[in-house]
Amino acid sequence: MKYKEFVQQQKQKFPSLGQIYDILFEEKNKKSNKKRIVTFSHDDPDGVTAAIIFKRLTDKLGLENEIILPQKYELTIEEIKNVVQKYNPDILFIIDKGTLEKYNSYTSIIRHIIVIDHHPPIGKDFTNLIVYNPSLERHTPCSTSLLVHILSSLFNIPNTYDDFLALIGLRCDWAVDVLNNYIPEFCQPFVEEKIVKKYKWLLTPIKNKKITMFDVSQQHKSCLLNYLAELFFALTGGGFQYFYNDYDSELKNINQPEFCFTTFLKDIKLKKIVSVIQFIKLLDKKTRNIVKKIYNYFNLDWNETEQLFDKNTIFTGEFDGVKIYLFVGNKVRLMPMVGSLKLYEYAENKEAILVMINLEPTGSVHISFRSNTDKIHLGNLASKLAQQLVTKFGYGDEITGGGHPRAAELKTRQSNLPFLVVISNFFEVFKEVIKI
Ligand SMILES: [Mn+2]
Repeated sequence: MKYKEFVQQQKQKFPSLGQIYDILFEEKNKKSNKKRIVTFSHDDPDGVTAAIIFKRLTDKLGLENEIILPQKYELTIEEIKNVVQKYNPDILFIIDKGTLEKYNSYTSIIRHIIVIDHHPPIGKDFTNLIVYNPSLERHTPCSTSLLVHILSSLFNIPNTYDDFLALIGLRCDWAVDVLNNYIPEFCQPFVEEKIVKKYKWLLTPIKNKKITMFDVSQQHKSCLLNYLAELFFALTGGGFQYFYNDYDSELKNINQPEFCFTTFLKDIKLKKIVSVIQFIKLLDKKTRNIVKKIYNYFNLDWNETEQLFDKNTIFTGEFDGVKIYLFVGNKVRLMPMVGSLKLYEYAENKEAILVMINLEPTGSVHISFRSNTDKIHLGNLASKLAQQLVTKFGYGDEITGGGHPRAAELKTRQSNLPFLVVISNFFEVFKEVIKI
């Protein structure tokens, strides 16, 4: 199917998308008194690229649009109140920040709230909101960058640079892996027409070089797309707030997600390039130096964490044919990403689970679970642990756990639960699950 047809089909299938189009179309045609927009977006690469594509759209439509990239994923009612007081917007967009039932009540602060998102919804009642989310009915792998690209395409606005941005969002959210031919149905019209044909040089296999966090499924080749996705991860902080302000005086005052947003807002003349360095050279000199610094610090962190894993990961034994590895760290950066690669290395083609426990700089405990087998559902394990902690100690808003069968996270955030309390409860739950 042609991408253009797919876009029109989306408008038919999701009346909310048509509604959003109509609202923006009406504003575009006004001579004066155009409505003011404020947009909250996620501070990860998908959220930032989606925000850029959206800002480029509203700029072309002549609409004011203030972009805000908060560090916390879920928006609180206080944040909404503050923004309404500061900017007095007519419409609030919440993009790539979840489809949450609690947003429904925020319409008491501002009447018009539009959600564009791809995450599975939490809750059922969204009646006060306009929601464009293909995952509302059933889980649909895609990214918010693509959803905003679809909206923008209804106005015929995206150029090849917008295509590139949408692809970065898709790749960084693990929605597509073009190098290994993983392209979910929803993303096919876009990827096949706009990427595979026009950006071949991004997808040329690179062998015998560093592999990235995006090459977990096979570990012997990468491509420039994956390198650039990693660069965007480093620049934004990846949604994990891996910031480099205290690494270097020149980075002291850089707000990384905002810096990434501003750097890539205007068209960059993308031509056939072969390396990240060549890509960085396309930027102006001042920006280039900051980008280079952040990328270098990211790589230094990566190498350091890799060494920590190799030194400190413990093989704890084999249970029911599954090898179980344990890593415990103190303020270890990039732990889940490095761990995902290390699991495959340690497993040596056998079934394995890697449990990574980190004491974060804030005092919060973060446990990451990764496996290459479906024998134990890690998402269920993490949510079981979270439930046990919440039942015993409260902090239902702070302690969260869950995820997929092969990748899951538990975080204690501001609950101030001591490390020992968290790990002893973890071992209690884990013991039951693996039946020892
Ligand atoms: Mn996303």
